Amino acid sequence: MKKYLLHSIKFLFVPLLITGNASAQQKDTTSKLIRLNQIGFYPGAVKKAIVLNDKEGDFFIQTVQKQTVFAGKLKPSLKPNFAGHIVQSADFSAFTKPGRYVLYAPSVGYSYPFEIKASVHTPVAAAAIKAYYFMRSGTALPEKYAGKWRRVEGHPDTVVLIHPSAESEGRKAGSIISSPRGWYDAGDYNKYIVNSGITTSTLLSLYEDFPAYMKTVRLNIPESSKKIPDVLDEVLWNLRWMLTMQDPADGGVYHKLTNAAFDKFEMPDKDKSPRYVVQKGTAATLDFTAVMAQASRIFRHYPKELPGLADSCLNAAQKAWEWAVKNPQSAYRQEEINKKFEPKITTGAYGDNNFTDEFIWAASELVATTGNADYLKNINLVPDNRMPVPTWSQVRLLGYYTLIKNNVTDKAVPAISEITKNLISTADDMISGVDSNAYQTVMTKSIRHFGWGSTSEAANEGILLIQAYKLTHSKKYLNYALANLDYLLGRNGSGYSFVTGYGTKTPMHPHHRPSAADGIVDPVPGLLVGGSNPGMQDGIQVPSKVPDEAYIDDERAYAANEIAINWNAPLAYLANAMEALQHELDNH
Ligand SMILES: [Ca+2]
Ligand SMILES: [Ca+2]
Repeated sequence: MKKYLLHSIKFLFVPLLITGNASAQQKDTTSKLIRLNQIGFYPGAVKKAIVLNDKEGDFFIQTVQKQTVFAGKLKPSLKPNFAGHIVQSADFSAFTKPGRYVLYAPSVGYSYPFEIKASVHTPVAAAAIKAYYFMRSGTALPEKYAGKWRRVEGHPDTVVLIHPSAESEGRKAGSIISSPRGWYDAGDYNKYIVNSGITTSTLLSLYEDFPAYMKTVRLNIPESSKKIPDVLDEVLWNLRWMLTMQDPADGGVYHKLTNAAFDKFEMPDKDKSPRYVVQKGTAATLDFTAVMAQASRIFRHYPKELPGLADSCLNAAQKAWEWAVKNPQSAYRQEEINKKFEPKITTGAYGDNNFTDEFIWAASELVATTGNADYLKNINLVPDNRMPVPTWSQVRLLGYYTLIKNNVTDKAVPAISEITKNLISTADDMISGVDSNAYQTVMTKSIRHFGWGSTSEAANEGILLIQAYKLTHSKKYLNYALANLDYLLGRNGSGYSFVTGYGTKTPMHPHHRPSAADGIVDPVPGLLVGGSNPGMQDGIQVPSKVPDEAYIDDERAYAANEIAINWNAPLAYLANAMEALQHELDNH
């Protein structure tokens, strides 16, 4: 509290001293103690800011020329924040006039500027997908598409070695396959099927759930002129790589394509070390099954533009499924592999020992695509009533979402009514009591949400709430999904908008090799960093161990400041879904 008081005194007198130009005013008077979506708000939607102060009083919405256009009263939070302090909320939902504004609270000063307008998240929503273009392996990024982040080609992956752990009769250790394209996984330059699975599916679902809106989203990528939506073009870059990761002899799928060890912080073209595919596994093979089945369903609508692709995807899915049914417990255990084989592989393991959820997801996608419910015959579709927010190792809900949105009947799948009921009651539990927590978001309800990649938890919670909205048309779910987007864009304990390049205070030093090595000050834009995580698995001290404040913008801090394709995808979904649904959010 002492810290807050000092700031209060400092800022109390500043407004009286303003005489200089607008930008100097902004610089001098911006308060770190006002937390809000740094991009802005839809005109008719809920609009809230959080002021880190125990003083009640008035707040004002002002134009950037400091003309007051709205006044309201700060309201103390019912519960303290995780640091133990009561904070104030400023609700200006009643102010709906489009424009560019700041929020002014006399006890702390001015907020960052923000906009009120229709389509306010369009740029950040598109950037969250364009980020995948910047993550492309095996192609140069020319200035025309990449701007100042242009770079030459890295990792063509046309010469990839079969690692001894992946040896099969037709593919001896050391033999060569070609496995080009795909997205780099995260801050590193490797390509992992498990993490590609949830990522690619989340982007496909964004298109599947909001096709009309997604057809309008332009990304300025090399394929943009063609006749399929840009988001699907970008997905194809990874999907075509994933197809190469299946052993055509038996249908099994290699766990990852990787260097033996992580690269230095260098540009992609500088890495010339050998690339390997490693052991096939049940998780990779089932995630591949699910993605290919879903892709087949979607690309079936583009027979002229992509002849044969839907059939190829479905064939690949069915072959992979057969492999997984024969090999239901083939875990990828990197430490055990390293005891037996050379070279030792020390890149991300993405190890998982429980495939109950992967079987549910893969079978559900096959049922939705083929109409044949037999795929679920030997699957325990509802092992318990939990509805775990999806992560790369827990994908059960991806299957549930698919069964629900494809209108699978309870005649075909008797559990569907129960699943639908559980999903809605989970959404109800999520939003219950949210307004009493300090930041008034689902994300800030519990310290348990603040693990590694916590921003993706916030985004995936938002996706669950959107599914509940689609089922019920009850706007309360959308309001709280939007509040989690507000969380990601600045209404949070760290004070950052967690998306590079979008907001006033954003990460400048993400754990991302190209951003670190390219000699450009600004990081590659549109990337969602992992966010607050008191775990410090990287050994880098965060400024505060309070769970929602445990963030540091430090290149070395991979536990708080790495970027990853599986975190960007739910951001892309949430932000674009909000754009597609904004009319429902406006009160009129
Ligand atoms: Ca699992
Ligand atoms: Ca840079």
